[in-house]
Amino acid sequence: AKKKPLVVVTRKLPDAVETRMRELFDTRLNVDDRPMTQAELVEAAKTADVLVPTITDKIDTAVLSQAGDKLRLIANFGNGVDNIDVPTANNRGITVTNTPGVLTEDTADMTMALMLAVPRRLVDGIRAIEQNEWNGWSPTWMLGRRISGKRLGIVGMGRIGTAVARRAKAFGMSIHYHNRRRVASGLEEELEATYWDSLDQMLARMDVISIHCPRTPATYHLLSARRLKLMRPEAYIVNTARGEVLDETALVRMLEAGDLAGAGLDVFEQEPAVNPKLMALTRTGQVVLLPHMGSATIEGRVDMGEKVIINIRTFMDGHRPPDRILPSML
Ligand code: 8YV
Repeated sequence: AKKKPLVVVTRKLPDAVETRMRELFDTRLNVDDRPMTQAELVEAAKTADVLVPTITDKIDTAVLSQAGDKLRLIANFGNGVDNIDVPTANNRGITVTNTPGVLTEDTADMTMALMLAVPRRLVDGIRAIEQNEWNGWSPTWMLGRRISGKRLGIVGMGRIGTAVARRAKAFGMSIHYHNRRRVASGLEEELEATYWDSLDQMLARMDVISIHCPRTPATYHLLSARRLKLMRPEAYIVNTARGEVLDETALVRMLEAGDLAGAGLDVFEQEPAVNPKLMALTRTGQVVLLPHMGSATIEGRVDMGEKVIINIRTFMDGHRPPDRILPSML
């Protein structure tokens, strides 16, 4: 029998996934549920045939330069691969895979939750009940803003952006998008979507902006201070992609000045630290903040684990894994 590959998993995964991995591979699991230190990551990279990291593991040049010759595959448990220096890995002959497709619907659902929560003051309302501040119905109390009939601008029309567009259309919003390429005409027709070649022009016209592009060198602070200023003061912004796509400091300044109506954020520039000024804005009801929960469902995590397993098995059988990251994707 072939020797089983040594697969090092950096974090605790759902039991069903861990059990299956133990059956298939010589699996080394992280028993404590905490991020690995850099020293532990280096140790893992030195010994493993396959490394399974998550967003909390930075697989940078420092780690990769100390990786052992055996390390041939990094099968990321996650869609975004911004935690991994993919070009350096590839230059060292290491293949990188991710887990696309299985967290699309969950992330789109959470995006809608934020898109409703901020304008409709969901958290304000919950807080009022919990703090016993409800003195009875009033025609002018707890008024938010309507989202139906409003324009939604999607930045990044991939799987998740498209899933958000479908939901938002059903909520009566009109769909606009900016993307590197135009999507297929059939999809544009289905969504009655308008393509904006210019992100700047789209930003200036939208009521809600939702971010769904990957974090790559090209998208770092794509929503820069200059671009955020193009948005209408009545507009909202939602981010369930990556914190670094948005200039958070500039966003805070605009919210404080009343130059933007509100923000729903599931991701931050320095996770798990949250900018205290952003935290302070939760009290004004202008922002709703979530701790990176976009894909956090039991089903999603199990599906992600299965994707990781398929990628490892295919690779070990000498074939190209289905979710290999290509340089053109970065
Ligand atoms: C994960 C995510 O929680 O897949 C992604 O890109 O942001 C989340 O779904 C995380 O990446 C796990 O590594």
